[in-house]
This record gives sequence, structure tokens and C-alpha cells, in this order.
Amino acid sequence: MNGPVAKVRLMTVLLPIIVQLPFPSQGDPDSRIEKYYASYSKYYSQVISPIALSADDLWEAPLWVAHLDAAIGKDETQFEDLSLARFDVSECVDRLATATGSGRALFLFSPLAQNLSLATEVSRALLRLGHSCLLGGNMTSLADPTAFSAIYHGLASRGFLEQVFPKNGAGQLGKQEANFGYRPNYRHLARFANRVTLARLNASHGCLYGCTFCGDAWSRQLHVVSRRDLISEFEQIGEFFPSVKTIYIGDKTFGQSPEAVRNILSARPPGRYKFVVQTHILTLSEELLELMEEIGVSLVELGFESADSRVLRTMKKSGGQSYEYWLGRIHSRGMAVALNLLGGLPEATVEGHMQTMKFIKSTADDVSLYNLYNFVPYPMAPIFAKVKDRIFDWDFSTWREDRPVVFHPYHQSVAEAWDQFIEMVTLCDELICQRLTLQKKTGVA
Ligand code: B12
Repeated sequence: MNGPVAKVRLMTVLLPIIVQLPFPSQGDPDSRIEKYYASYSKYYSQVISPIALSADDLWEAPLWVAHLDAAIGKDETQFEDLSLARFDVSECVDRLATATGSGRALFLFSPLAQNLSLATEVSRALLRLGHSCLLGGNMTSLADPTAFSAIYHGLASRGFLEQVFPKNGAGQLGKQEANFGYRPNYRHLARFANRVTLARLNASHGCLYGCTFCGDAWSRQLHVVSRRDLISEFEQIGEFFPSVKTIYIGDKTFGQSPEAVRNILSARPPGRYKFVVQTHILTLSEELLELMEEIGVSLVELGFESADSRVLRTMKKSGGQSYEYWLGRIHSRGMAVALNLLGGLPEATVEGHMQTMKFIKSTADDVSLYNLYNFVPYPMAPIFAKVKDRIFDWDFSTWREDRPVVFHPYHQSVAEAWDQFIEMVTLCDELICQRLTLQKKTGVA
């Protein structure tokens, strides 16, 4: 039998090997951003928990591996962790070819923008050696279909290998139970136990807000993980990451599902972990802050992006007026705040930048940390379709959140947008350095 159906049958009998590829992203950093992250790590270690990031390593264990392993559901599935390998096609291919022994394998890749080209070349070479390769994740719409045996779009659920060819698409959007037919299996992530200081766990996946700069496989849908599944994840994290003391709740908008919040409260081992959550200004309420305290949240990441309300409106994000109030409320409850700021947005202007700088200064007393990203038009973000024609650099390895934008912004040049981003980095570095100095003098973080 030939054709797609035969190919699927073949895939289901091959040895599945899940592959985490290396990233080039931390190579050759801008010195000002590097300095900022050194201060950031120091301060983060003091206010939240120690972080020891080795320069080339992943910052977290790759959770998609635990999901995919469980969705495949076979004992024999292997995991090849190439995250510390050189960013080099031959090295990756050699390592993977050796991992198969003498048999044929099905390699599963989930590249991000920065390693899509690497995944493509590695796959081509493995196909030539007679193996099969399946691509999934956040970059599938921009991948070259001739370089892979198949491309899988969307979320994986139990038995997904059989549905590879009937195009899976984005799946159902909206609010729904997390009925994937599997519980993530952390067994292959045990090797990250001494490499990471936090674990990520989702009580819900996805988000119903439609911010157009934000995009991954879970956007515009909200799946609530059942309490029983959550308990199993807490148990696995306890077992496989015994020294981890901080859990990052991966829910994109903590509080959007009250059920997910209640589930965390009742499923977590009381007192064992500090928690980090991320949320949206419109979701905040006194009740939610109360629950955060009860759960043991020590850091709240709040998406702020930009102080320019026009930019935010065009990106379908609203709620700018109450930030000062909520930053004060979170701080007064003894939780630290990290503001997520996004430079290089397509509609950004110098006036908007000045407003953002002013806002950063005026709220400095209530904010501990700043996560600074320079905008990258990832293909799953709704804004991608609009910005696509303005993209001038299609070399995905340069699509970096710590580099100048790869498209022409509407109201300024790439260089101007970059200067503004660096100004923001420098300001945030100064603020964090001041906190470190004060902390040294007074002993209070
Ligand atoms: C945890 C996380 C990380 C972790 C782990 C990364 C990893 N390899 O797993 C860490 C911290 C290491 C990380 C790093 C980066 N990340 Co990150 N990260 C995330 C985050 C917050 C959650 C991902 C996750 O675990 N989700 C849970 C899993 C279960 O879902 P999933 O990955 O979507 O997988 C499901 C489906 O997509 C599908 N699927 C996925 N892969 C595959 C593969 C196959 C074969 C199949 C069939 C199905 C399939 O099945 C899974 C189950 O349904 C996402 C945002 C998000 N909410 O998705 C960003 C995200 C994936 N990261 C992103 C980026 C850009 C990065 C960085 C490059 C950022 C940077 N500043 O440089 C770095 C990488 C550099 C480095 N050296 O580490 C972008 C990717 C955009 C893109 N298209 O490239 C995202 C979407 C966030 C964003 N900015 O929009 N990240």
C-alpha cells in the first residue's frame, strides 16, 4: 500500500524518539542585555529563589516532551536531549542516528523559530538515512513539508499518531475540559532535575483573551486540567524534581478559570512550594489576590507590554488605567511583581515609548522585576498575518527577542525601535541595581 495511509501505519510501528534540539538564542548576546540579565538573576535569586542558569542550557525542562510521551503512550518511546549539543546539523544527525541502534525510528521535533532551520536540515538528513520525521509545535505553518515525513498541526491527544495525515488544524476553540486522553508523563524529564530550579505546571492551558501579539498552539481556547490529573502532576514533580522549590503555574492567565485556581489550592502539597503566576490586569480582583496568598504565590508576572493605549488598542489589549492601583495592591500583600514589557511592537511610537519609560519610573516602588522582550512576529500570533508583508528577514535563527525586530515597524525605523528597547533595558537595569545596593545595605529584598 502506498500513500499517506500507509505512511501513518508505518509510523505507528516505528520506534518513537522525541528530540529536544539546541537553541542558538543565547549566543552572542548584546552586552547591555547580558548585563541586565546578570542583575536580574541576582535579584531574582534574592526575592524568589536561587537560579543558576548555565549559559547554553534550557531555562526549564521541556514540558512538551512529557505531554508527547504520554500522548504516544508507549513504554519504548525514547527521548534524545540535544539541548546542550552544538547548534550544528552533523552533530545532531550523528547523535540521533546513533540513538536508533540498527533499527528505523520516527523522530518527533518541536522547534521554535530559532531552531526551525536546524530541525529542517536534521530531518532531511535523517530521511536520507531511512528514518521518518514528524514535525509539530509552534512553527508548523512555516515549515517546508518536503523536509519531513509529516507535519502535525495543533495539540496532541492520545493516539495522535494515527491522525497525522487527516490535518488536525487548530482544533476546537473556546472553553473546554482538558480531555486529551493522557496525563503528562515526566519520566524523561528526570535528567533536568539538577539543571532547573523551577518546574512548570498547568492547571489550565490556553487563554480566551485575544491579544494579537500573543500566539502559541493553545491560543483562544481554555482547557481546565482536572483536579486528579493535577494531583498526579504535583506527585510527579515531587518525584522527578525533588530539589525544586518553586513551581511556575504555566496558566497563561492565572484566574481566568476559577476552577483551575481552586484545583491548585486543593491539589498542592501545602507549604512545599513557592509559586509564580502570570496574569492579565483585567483578571485581577481582591478575591484572586486572597487566593494567591493562600496558595503561596511569591511572584506575580503581569503583562503590561506598553503604556501607549493606542498601541494596546490596536493589539486588542485594554485595561491600562488601573495598573498603578493593582501593582500597589499586589505589593502591599507581600507578593513581588514582575512586569512583562514588550518592545518593538509594530505600531509603537516614540511618544508611547516615553510614556512607558515614565510609567516604569513612577511604579518602581511596587515592582521588583521586569521581563523584557523585543517583539518577534511568531506565526501563531494573530498579528502575524498583518505584519507578514513587512518582514524583511526570513532567516528564522535571527528571530530573537533580544535582537532588533525583523520587520519594518509602521511609525519608525528598525534602529529607532531598537534604541528604545535598549533604553528600556538600561533603565530597568539601573532600577534593579539600585534594589541590589539597597538590599546589601539594609538586608531587605
Ligand atoms: C515552557 C516554555 C519554554 C521553556 C521550555 C521550552 C521547551 N522546549 O519546551 C523554556 C523556558 C526553556 C523556553 C525557552 C524559550 N522559549 Co519558550 N515557551 C514556553 C511556554 C511558556 C510553554 C511551552 C509549554 O511547555 N507548553 C506546554 C506544552 C505541553 O504545550 P506545547 O509546547 O504547545 O505542546 C503541545 C502542542 O503544541 C503539540 N506539540 C508541540 N510540539 C509537538 C511536536 C510534535 C511532533 C507533535 C506531534 C505535537 C507537538 O503537542 C503538545 C501537547 O498538546 C511557551 C508559551 C506557551 N504557552 O506555549 C513559550 C514559547 C514556546 N517559547 C517561545 C520562545 C520564543 C522561547 C525562546 C526562544 C525565547 C527567547 N527569549 O529566546 C526560548 C528558547 C531559548 C532557550 N535557550 O531556552 C515562543 C515560541 C514562538 C516560536 N514560534 O518560536 C513561545 C510560544 C512563547 C512566545 N513568545 O510566544 N520556553
